[in-house]
Amino acid sequence: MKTKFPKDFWWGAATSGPQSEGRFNKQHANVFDYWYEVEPEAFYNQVGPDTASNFYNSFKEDIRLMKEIGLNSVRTSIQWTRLIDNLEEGTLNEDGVRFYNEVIDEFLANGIRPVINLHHFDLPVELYHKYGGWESKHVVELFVKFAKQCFTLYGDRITDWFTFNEPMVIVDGQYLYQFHYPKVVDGKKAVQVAYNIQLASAKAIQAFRKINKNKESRIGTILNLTPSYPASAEKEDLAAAEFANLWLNQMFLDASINGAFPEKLISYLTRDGVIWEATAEELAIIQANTIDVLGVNFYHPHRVSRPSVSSDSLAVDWMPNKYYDEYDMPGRRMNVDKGWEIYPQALYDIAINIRDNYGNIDWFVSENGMGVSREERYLNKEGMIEDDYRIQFIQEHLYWLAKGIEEGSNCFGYHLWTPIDCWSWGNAYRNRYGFISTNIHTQVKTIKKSGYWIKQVALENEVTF
Ligand code: BGP
Repeated sequence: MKTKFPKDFWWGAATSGPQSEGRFNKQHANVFDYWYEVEPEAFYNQVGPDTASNFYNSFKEDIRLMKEIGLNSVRTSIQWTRLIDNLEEGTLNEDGVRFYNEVIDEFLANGIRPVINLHHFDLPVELYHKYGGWESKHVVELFVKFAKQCFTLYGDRITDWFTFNEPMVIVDGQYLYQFHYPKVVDGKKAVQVAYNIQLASAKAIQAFRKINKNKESRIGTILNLTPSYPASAEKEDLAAAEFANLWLNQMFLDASINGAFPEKLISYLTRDGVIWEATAEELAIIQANTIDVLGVNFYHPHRVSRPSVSSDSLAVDWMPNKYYDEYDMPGRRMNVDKGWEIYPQALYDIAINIRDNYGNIDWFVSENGMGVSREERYLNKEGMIEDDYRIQFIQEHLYWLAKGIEEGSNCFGYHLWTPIDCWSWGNAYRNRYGFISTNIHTQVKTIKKSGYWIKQVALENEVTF
């Protein structure tokens, strides 16, 4: 069976500055640069972000390869630490300005739409040490200064802007489950950080609307959506899934698209004494500066059941998962390398949810992908990785996405994580995701079978299932 996708569909892939560029401007460190400096053993095989996939030096060749596999759009991010010299004043680093100018021009010269995101987990570490990072509303103002510089410098060529990648992962990683520096465990701070990031996004959008002169341009945010399915139809499991969806998905979706946080979530957080500090003026900014376009990163769903321990006994430190447990649903398909469930149908559920509950806003799949370790197992005689498992993974997700589109959801694109194998926060180079492989010793890049497959898909704007 063949399915056509809508005209001008984005066939592309996503990466980020901190995971691809390498450390070129040593003046400021982001939280990952710093964490690697002080605790290299926290990283898989002690491989840190300093070389990444060498995009700073090899961007011309990398973009040529992206063109060769037919991608018509690619997302990357501008790094705050690389573009800005004086973080308080927001003054520019000339080499950073030049580099991003050249990257954007190179994408355009190769017929690839550059999609730019402004924050991909790369908070300047000084802002954490001085102010507590996203705990601070001063940092919100500094982020807006950085965002304004980006809009002014590159707004003549960039039409698709995104403020944040996966705010929920910042909250989870930095403030709850300790997988991002500074590895704090503090539920109340986590709630404030979620709010402050939403405020920063809205304020950046407000600034964009003042600065931007191009009528074609639009701005949005990128959310990792993890639909949370209840273990049973019993009311305790349904309540657990309701809270998980409120916290993990609806909090940022509602605030970004409808301009207000869900009332039900606010009452939980208020009752528990962890509600954020917000002013009426800030809430009005969030209300007035909703997004034009949504990016959805989808990797896996959550399977949720009632909490095993009574929530009252957890009263000392507030954690959102006091309201739900995650359980291993028998028979679920897993990507064992990454430990994530494979459930492509969730993409259909997301499409229908956006259609029915979020004004059918324009959206695209901004990340989806399959991390696989030791891919050299699949090298053929010609030296190409035969990643049929990745092709099948993408096909299955596109099948359900196409169904959502047929039923009226306004999805305009699909980006794989990632064009070229790049450095990963949690596992450095263990799990590979790209259409193109990277040899981390020689930095030689080679197109995988999936790269040739997506080329055909993009050319025909059609997928065979
Ligand atoms: C997403 C991030 C990406 C990327 C991806 C893969 O959450 O936006 O930056 O890293 O996950 O996950 P990982 O790198 O942990 O394997």
